[in-house]
Amino acid sequence: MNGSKELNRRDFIKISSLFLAGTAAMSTMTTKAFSGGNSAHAEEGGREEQVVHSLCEHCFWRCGIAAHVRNGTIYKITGSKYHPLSNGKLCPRGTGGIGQIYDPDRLAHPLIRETKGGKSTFRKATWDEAISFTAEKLFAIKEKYGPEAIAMLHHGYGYTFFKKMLMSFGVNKFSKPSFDFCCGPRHQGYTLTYGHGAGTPEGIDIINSKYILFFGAHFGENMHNTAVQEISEGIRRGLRIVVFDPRFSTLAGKADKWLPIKPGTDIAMLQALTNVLITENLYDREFVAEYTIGFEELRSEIEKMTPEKASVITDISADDIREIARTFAHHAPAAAVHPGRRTQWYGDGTQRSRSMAILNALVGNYKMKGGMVKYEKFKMPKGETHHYPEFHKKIWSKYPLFVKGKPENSIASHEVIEQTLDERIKAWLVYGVNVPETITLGRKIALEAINKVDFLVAVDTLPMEVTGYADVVLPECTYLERYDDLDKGRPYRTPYVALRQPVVEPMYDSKPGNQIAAMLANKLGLQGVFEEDVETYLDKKLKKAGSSLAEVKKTGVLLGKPTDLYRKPDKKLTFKTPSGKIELASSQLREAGFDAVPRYIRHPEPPQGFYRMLTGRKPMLTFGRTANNRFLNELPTAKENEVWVNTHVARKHSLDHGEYVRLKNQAGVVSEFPIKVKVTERIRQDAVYMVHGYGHNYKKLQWAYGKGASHNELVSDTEVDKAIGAVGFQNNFVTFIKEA
Ligand SMILES: Nc1nc2c(c(=O)[nH]1)N[C@H]1C(S)=C(S)[C@@H](COP(=O)(O)OP(=O)(O)OC[C@H]3O[C@@H](n4cnc5c(=O)[nH]c(N)nc54)[C@H](O)[C@@H]3O)O[C@H]1N2
Ligand SMILES: Nc1nc2c(c(=O)[nH]1)N[C@H]1C(S)=C(S)[C@@H](COP(=O)(O)OP(=O)(O)OC[C@H]3O[C@@H](n4cnc5c(=O)[nH]c(N)nc54)[C@H](O)[C@@H]3O)O[C@H]1N2
Ligand code: SF4
Ligand SMILES: [Mo]
Repeated sequence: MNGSKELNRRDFIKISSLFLAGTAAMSTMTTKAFSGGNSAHAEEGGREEQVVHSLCEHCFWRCGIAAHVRNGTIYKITGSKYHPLSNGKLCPRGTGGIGQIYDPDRLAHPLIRETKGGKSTFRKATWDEAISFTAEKLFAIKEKYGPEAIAMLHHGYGYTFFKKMLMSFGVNKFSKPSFDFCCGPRHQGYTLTYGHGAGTPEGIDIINSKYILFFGAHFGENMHNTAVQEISEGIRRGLRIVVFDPRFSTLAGKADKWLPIKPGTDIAMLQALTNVLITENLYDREFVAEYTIGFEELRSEIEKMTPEKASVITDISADDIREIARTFAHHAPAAAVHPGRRTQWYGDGTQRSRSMAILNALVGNYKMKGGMVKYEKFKMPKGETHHYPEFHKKIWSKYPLFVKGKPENSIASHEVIEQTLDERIKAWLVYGVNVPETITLGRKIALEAINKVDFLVAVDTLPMEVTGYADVVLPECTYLERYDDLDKGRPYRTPYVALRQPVVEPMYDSKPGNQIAAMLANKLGLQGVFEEDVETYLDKKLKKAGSSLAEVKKTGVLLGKPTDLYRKPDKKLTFKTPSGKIELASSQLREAGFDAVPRYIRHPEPPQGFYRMLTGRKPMLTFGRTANNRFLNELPTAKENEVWVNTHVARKHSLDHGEYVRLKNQAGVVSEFPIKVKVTERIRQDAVYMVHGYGHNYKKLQWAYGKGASHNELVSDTEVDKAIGAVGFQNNFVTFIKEA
């Protein structure tokens, strides 16, 4: 099929209200409590009360939750006291799961696109029809073009079953937007330097630290539960923090110093801090000599970046730079630079992340109390390994330093878009990725690719924008209604594995991912891939680890031995880099033709009358995951995003606090919806700020539709990090169009 014909076929279609859960569902909110549950029961006021321990899915952090059920209805979600990442507490989003499970806009039935007389509609299908149709299409595409013509885009823990199914089918193009549009640079930056990633939770001993530098990373708005708890506890114990951010963030409000750095100049700042450490002899000479390579190369690169020079570039005084470097060294090794998470900012995120990693290395804080640590994972005995076709080992990414050895991430998501536009990829299975708002090449390019792909199957819980473009929509039940694969656990102070288990039975005609993937596997002739039901599968895994499903269902977690965090004087450190040392100058970057030590490069300046568009998070929202959540949306500050405009800029453009404007970017794209102006001194004059995840244009999302403006819509220019393929989008600029 050719692209231009596709354009019509792939038109967005509105899902009829008949196929959504519907308002009727609100009155019949009561669901059946999951009968297989082995959870705490209690009688409260004569009514049956049940508490089920499971896992949050409102962001990737995966905290442990305690879901409280009364008469078959979940009425409250609190933090699990057993789960190391929750420690009895949740972030505001985590408590809002009730708004997701009982959302009347939920997808209730499988849907198949039908086109008659040039007009597309969705028709309600049985599961068998939808699965058979999907299997036929995937089979035909594989026959004709090979398995490399099929790609999976995924985010969220339920993807594992689909990965297993597709890998068994020979597919190996798996892509995580949460890598190349998000934390890829810091993962690879740290890996190139230390031989391991920065970690989730990040390997910083926050509670015992005395001094931490944050670049951007805006905890308090970015609500990583465990990290926010550690920062509060750290501050209680005397931690001082420094925040480099063009905007006075919530975290800046807790800081010793807020440095409103000129956006895009962080590498110059990091080089200047390095310069002070080295020229004033404040670094840990012994540690550097024993455990690092490339010091001389680093020294000759940063020599030129004096605090005076950096001051001109970054807009931060040389005195401040000197003072911060000295205080950092004074508190070391109980001092650290936090790696942040979303680090793809300007296409040079790998080098920026390396600059941070290098500062940590210079003060010798590795495995020291209050410094950088390497949390351990739960040691799970090896399960039976499923034998996939050889093909799956291939890495498809063209970027030389793209992540290796992770079959779930074999190609960058923007490469999936590229390969779809040039017709190498013909089919997508999209699991939990709202493509038009997520693909940071901008909404326009995302839609071009959607128009081009021959077959799109979306597995989702809500009628998000992506589902309107799908050929088949498979309604997954929410995380509160299903088992997922065992959570291998995040490396943390106490390693653990955790269980997602159903709190109530799936509502409507939705199904758990594990069943959907198994049905597809059967239809694709892959019998035996999912041999047993999910409970047997989980039980076997847990028995290998010396426990059982019945046991772990009680608390939702199985705990390991606490991580041995700190260096032992008699034990040498080893690093999994090519040299076995911390690579201040990276041999892998050099070999691949890149700068071995980070170098500052200038980024484009805003055109006259335009302002750099910066973005971040709000406590109550995780993009598509919560945008339609009417309970989380209740607060006026959560309902919509605002554009933060400096007071002087507002005056220049005659903007009033609270008025609505449209934003126009440097390419002439105007926001579909108006956005409220927040006039504030809390942002620099060369930038504006708006939270990502608003401005949804799908009318079926009754609480999200038209609330605020979309960030992704205003992205037209991107810079790809040529080492690892991450996509930076902060060189976009906007101006204001006043509403008539
Ligand atoms: N409540 C909530 N929490 C979330 C999410 C959510 O949607 N809601 N999303 C999660 C996800 S997926 C991610 S990736 C993380 C992201 O969370 P972080 O990693 O903390 O995100 P950043 O992009 O570092 O933070 C944005 C901040 O960087 C500042 N900034 C922008 N440009 C520059 C610059 O050039 N230099 C400096 N120094 N600062 C700059 C912005 O003003 C803003 O305050 O948050 C996670 N946590
Ligand atoms: N312009 C712009 N683009 C960005 C960013 C930005 O700041 N600006 N941030 C980037 C970052 S840091 C990240 S991590 C990515 C995140 O990008 P995405 O992962 O796409 O984020 P969400 O919008 O949360 O999309 C989640 C989708 O999953 C669906 N979903 C929720 N729960 C379930 C479930 O249980 N099962 C299934 N099958 N689906 C479910 C939701 O309905 C929604 O369609 O976006 C990136 N893109
Ligand atoms: S940080 Fe918040 S949204 Fe994310 S998993 Fe934890 S409780 Fe859920
Ligand atoms: Mo992210």
